[in-house]
Amino acid sequence: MRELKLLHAADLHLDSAFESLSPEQAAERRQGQRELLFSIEEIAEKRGVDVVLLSGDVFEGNSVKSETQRDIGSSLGALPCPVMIAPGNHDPYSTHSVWETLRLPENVYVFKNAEIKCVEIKGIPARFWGAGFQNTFSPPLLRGFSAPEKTDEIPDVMVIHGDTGVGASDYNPISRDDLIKSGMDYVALGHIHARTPVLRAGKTAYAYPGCAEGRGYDETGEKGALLVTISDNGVKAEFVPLGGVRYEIISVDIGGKEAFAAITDATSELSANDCCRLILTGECETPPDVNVLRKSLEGKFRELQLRDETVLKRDVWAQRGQDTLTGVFLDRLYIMYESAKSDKELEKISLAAKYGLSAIENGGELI
Ligand SMILES: [Mn+2]
Repeated sequence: MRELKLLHAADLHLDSAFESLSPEQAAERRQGQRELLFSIEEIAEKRGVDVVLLSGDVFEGNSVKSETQRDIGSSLGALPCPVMIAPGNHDPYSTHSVWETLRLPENVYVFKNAEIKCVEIKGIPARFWGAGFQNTFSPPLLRGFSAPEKTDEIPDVMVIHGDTGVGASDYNPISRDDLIKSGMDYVALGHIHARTPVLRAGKTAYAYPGCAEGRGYDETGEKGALLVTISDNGVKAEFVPLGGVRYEIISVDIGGKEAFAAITDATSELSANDCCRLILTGECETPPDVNVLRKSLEGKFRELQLRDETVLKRDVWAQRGQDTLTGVFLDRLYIMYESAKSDKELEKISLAAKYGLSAIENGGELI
């Protein structure tokens, strides 16, 4: 078998509304989404892929900006290889959909039908299969399908948008059995926005590259595409970042530390193009000055959300010597504290004092 190289991306959601942003900011994010197309082009060219596969939700909906139309032409259209697209739930195929109204470059092929179709490309020893959503919801498209006249020499690859999750789904549910029976060597999936490694169902390998760029804190982490190779050694995938905006939720324990330094340390992987939700935790002598921190972090991220979840450090021994239950409890513990032989023991006794105080004062609830 000749090695087959594929670049597999999905869920670009081009021309998203970005409703929570100002019109200017939203337009800037849409511009960033278009740049993902050029990243795909660059990687495909640099890595010499045979085919680019886009597994649906390429567009957020049917309203596509003229700039996007133009950039599809100058990115995907400039590729020396074919691009195969399977419409998803956000960009389903119909006669009045983007797939008919846009002028697509000649090397872009769209799987317009609900029935699984086979496409062969001159010079590429592989069979490409695919189907597209016809509506926002889709019945199972893969059920009962099995590639005819399968050989070991020619890999079978499918591009499709669908849901391999357990339970009922209105988005082209794909069962393990469907994948096993399909006879595919690789199924390039879209729909689930979190990336998976290469998974297996029988002899079929399949994967989700995840969305091409995060659009909120529910889509955290570095996003990108999968560079998939199919050879006699099987199916392998390498993650390739596409360089879009990244979202991260990061907890930083600033207890007993200089807050700015602790934050800088914990966010060293993020750039000024990224969005960061910082959750400050830990025990502090005085509450952190969130406004000052925010000011000193200005410009470090595209967006910063700062949440203060620190707790005030208290002197647990303050009520020692009092003629109360608390006083007596602390007096007894303090004798042990003073004769402790290691830091570990000291820490243990302090913790016991803290829990004990909470039990006495709040009925056991730690605050
Ligand atoms: Mn999607």
